[in-house]
Amino acid sequence: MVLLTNSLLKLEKRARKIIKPKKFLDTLQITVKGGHGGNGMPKYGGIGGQGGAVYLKAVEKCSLKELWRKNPSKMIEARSGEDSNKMRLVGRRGADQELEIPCGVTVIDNDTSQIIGELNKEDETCLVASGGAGGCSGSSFIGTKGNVRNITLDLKIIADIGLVGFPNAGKSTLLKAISNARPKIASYPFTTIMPQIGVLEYSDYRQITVADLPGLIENAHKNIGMGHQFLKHVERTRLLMLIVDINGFQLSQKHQRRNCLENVYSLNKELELYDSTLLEKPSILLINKMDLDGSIDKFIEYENYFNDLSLAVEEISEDIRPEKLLKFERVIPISAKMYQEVDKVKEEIRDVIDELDRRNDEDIDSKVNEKLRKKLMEHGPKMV
Ligand SMILES: Nc1nc2c(ncn2[C@@H]2O[C@H](COP(=O)(O)OP(=O)(O)OP(=O)(O)O)[C@@H](O)[C@H]2O)c(=O)[nH]1
Ligand SMILES: [Mg+2]
Repeated sequence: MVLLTNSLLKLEKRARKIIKPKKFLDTLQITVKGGHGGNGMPKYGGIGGQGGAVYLKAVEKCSLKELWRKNPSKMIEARSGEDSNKMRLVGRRGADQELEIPCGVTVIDNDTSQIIGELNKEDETCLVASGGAGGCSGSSFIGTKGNVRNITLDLKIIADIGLVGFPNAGKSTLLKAISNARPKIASYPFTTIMPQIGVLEYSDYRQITVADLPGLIENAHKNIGMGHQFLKHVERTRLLMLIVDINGFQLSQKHQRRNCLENVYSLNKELELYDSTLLEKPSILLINKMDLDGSIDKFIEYENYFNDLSLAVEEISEDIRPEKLLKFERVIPISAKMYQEVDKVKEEIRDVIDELDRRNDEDIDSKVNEKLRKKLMEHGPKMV
């Protein structure tokens, strides 16, 4: 009897584990269905009301997990249109369904794999299923079905900076040192299992957001480890911050030990294989754990190569050799744990981001000027 109860308890525990939603959800599939059109009234030529539509609306304080919790069936349906009747010949339109989703979501149609929309800013909306037309003489007064779509909501974090590194490099330790975030830190790999955002605050109230991502591993682009699925989150960041351990990294006895320079090339290669356009983003390289013995000598040995990766690329083993190389805006040796040079990191981040803002403004200015010039050419007086 005791044995039976124990095994039943175990089974229940396992079942609970299976249906328990993940702590962090960055993708969710749902079905959306527009309302059915109301029926018309042949006797009086009455027209049925149109079915309601399903809209998505971006809201800042919202998560996919919450959305799932509120809609466990994952079926979102708008109301049907009203049938035409003697009192109301033109039936009322069915109520729309507005679904709140987090900002930073790409909406994909599962059947066609096409992107239906991207909702990045608060209050942006997107129509995902329209309602069916109300019945009228052309349709024998029978209302039509609403649009049904299976869609995927794919969330990509929107942060200014993405922290990229192998496990144990000290990403979370750095985030804790420079921001308000309190991530979990431990001496084993893959401590961070979900992205976390920290906010850097400056004395002029400027805020810059940093996303701490789970550690990458070699061949992450082949979907090995967890890093790959999180690499999508750097797509929307403005600045990449690579971080390596000055003493190199070895995932396990089965894996090859790589020194810190090899790790930089390897990270470069993983980014390239995931999406080479990521390499066009500006980047900063942080060399961490400089408090450990012998670190300064190692840093001096590699410094020139960090600043110009083309110098040693030929000597790097082919499996981690990238084709397109990163060019770092800054290379900063730090000790995240001992808070050495972390203020400098914060300042340099600000510097680079301000510079990016300036370049962006100049870009916009020159585009506006160019447009004005073209307009003048079109409508201004012609010199003959
Ligand atoms: N000596 C020294 N140890 C550090 C430093 N920074 C981090 N560590 C240690 O390195 C280990 C890993 O740190 P984490 O911040 O968890 O590393 P991570 O890159 O976030 O690792 P994952 O989340 O597993 O990818 C911890 O034991 C930290 O205390 C440093 O500057 N010096
Ligand atoms: Mg971590």
